[in-house]
Amino acid sequence: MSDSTTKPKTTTRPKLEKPKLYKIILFNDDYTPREFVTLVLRAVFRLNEETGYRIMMTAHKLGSCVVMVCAKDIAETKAAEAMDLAKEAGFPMLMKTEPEE
Ligand code: TYC
Repeated sequence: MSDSTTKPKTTTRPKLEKPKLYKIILFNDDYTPREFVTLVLRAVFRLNEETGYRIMMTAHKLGSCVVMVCAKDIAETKAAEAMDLAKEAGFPMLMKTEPEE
């Protein structure tokens, strides 16, 4: 039989801050070819042809488009990776990261 005087086990759970999520935003420009932007989106963000094209066209028409939302370090790495590819190819394609509200 269990001892009714036994104290219930308590565990202290430290309150962990929910890690902030970051948006990766793609900006339109007049010089980077559409095909190149779509290719980079596919290669760096593992998007399929249709999604890559849709995101590229949204940035092209509206000025910018959120590519993905993720942890800060991943967002910064991916944005840098994409812009490095553009720089190597001589295009000004711009991405920025910013915390989600
Ligand atoms: N506006 C570019 C063009 O007409 C294409 C483009 C789309 C560039 C999206 C950047 O984020 C971008 N060649």
